[in-house]
Amino acid sequence: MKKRIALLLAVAMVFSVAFSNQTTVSAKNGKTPVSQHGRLRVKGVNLVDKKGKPFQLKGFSTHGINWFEDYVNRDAFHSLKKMGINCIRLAMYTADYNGYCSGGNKAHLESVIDKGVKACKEEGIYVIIDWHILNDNNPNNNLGEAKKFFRKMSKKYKKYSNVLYEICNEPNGGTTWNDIKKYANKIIKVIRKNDKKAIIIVGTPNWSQRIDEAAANPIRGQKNIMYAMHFYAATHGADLRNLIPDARKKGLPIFITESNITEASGNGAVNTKEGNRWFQMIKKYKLSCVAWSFCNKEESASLIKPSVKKLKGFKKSDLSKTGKWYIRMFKK
Ligand code: IDC
Repeated sequence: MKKRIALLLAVAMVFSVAFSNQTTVSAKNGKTPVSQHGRLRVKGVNLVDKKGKPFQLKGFSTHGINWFEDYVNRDAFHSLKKMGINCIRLAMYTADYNGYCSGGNKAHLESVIDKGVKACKEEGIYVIIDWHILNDNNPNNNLGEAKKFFRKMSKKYKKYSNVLYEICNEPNGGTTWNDIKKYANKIIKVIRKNDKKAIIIVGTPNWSQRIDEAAANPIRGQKNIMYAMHFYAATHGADLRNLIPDARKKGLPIFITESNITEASGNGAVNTKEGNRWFQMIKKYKLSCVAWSFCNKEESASLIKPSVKKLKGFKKSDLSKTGKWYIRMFKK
């Protein structure tokens, strides 16, 4: 009997040593995207890594953390990283439900961002803090709040090499590039007071589509600025996509901070054919691209199946059709 127990113990020890070895080995070899690529910057029209090589961020955006904060946790991000994601976008609505500027609990929303930023840091992946304007149309409508917010964020995270700022999700409702530019110049100044280097992504007119207007009159005298383009492939095709080569020729660094292959509503049919065309361009120019959205809401843009209720430990089988599609495309 004693022998048996000893044998069992020995077997258990071998197993535990093997497993702990595995974890230490993977932690040692465990180069992370951030440890390998370091602080990112903009060189010409490209996002490049610490070695100056073009580098692509491949990300999932949260849905609004105002609704779906429970997906913001390290374990969940770890499981996405294992599937090839190297960037998380933390979308914080400013004026919709529980919006930061429309009655939401500011301290709480900031704590969710903090949890998300720290989780990304620990995982060694990049994180975009997204000031998710939508119903508020024009970012100048909440300029004071935005200044305070970005002052706070850039002070808190100035030492983090993995944080990017997206300062206005999708200007719309007739907001002009001039309006956005005025806003951007003010917010960039606020961020640069604390952080000279972080990448700052600026939204463009008409739901972050009119990169041509930004290319015609870009922000001057600033480094590490990029411009957002968003697409939903069942609604947006060649007309929008073809703005990219021309804008790049004019010198505009473009970042696709939000996208899906659904309709622009975030729901309805998916169009993989058009999605493939988008990805041809993404690949050609090594564009960074983020998919909307990491949650299980009953709509086709959700990257998790509605039937999946867990909030961490995701496997490929938990992903929706659109979620699986993105993981496949990101690997190509
Ligand atoms: C959508 C969400 C949906 C939510 C709606 C309003 O998918 O669940 O009810 O916002 O808050 C965007 C926006 C993004 C939209 C998404 C899909 O940035 O907030 O999310 N979309 O409509 N631009 C184009 C599409």
